[in-house]
Amino acid sequence: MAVPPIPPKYTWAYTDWSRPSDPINVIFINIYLEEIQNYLEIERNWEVPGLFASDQYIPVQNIINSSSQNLQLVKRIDSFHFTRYHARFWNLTRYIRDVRCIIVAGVHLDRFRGTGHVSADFESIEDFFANECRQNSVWQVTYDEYEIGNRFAGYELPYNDGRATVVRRKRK
Ligand SMILES: [Ca+2]
Repeated sequence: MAVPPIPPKYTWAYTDWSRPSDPINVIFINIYLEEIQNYLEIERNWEVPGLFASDQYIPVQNIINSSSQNLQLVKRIDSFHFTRYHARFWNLTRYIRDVRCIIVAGVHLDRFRGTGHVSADFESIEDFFANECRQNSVWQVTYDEYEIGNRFAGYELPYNDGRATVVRRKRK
């Protein structure tokens, strides 16, 4: 199955939509959010971050409506939360026709700077995350498969090649 049309390109910290925050860089097709969470928590040591993570938003249907993420997961690199892998997931299934389930994710490296975390790396963390997913024997992972068109945000962000990794269920 092809990737459904027009997934959102970025996530936003504020719903004035003035400045995108992180690129959407992973797309799950026909894999449910609960399955993603269970796998990453149980098999790959990811966890729900609790208080140490902020909400972000994507526009849905039109620019007026927005949705905060349905799930956040982090994988700690140090014992605290200063440096970590961070993924925010949105379930878009009810907004996109003709697909059973689509989840989009923005994954990045967080570094703690002063008052909060900033996204410090995208492309290599997308590859790291793709590799985490590739360890799941029933998922098929294609690096940088889908040209989502978010390479240039209009201001400086860490490097991102504009192509999202796609994760599907393997055919039996
Ligand atoms: Ca990419």
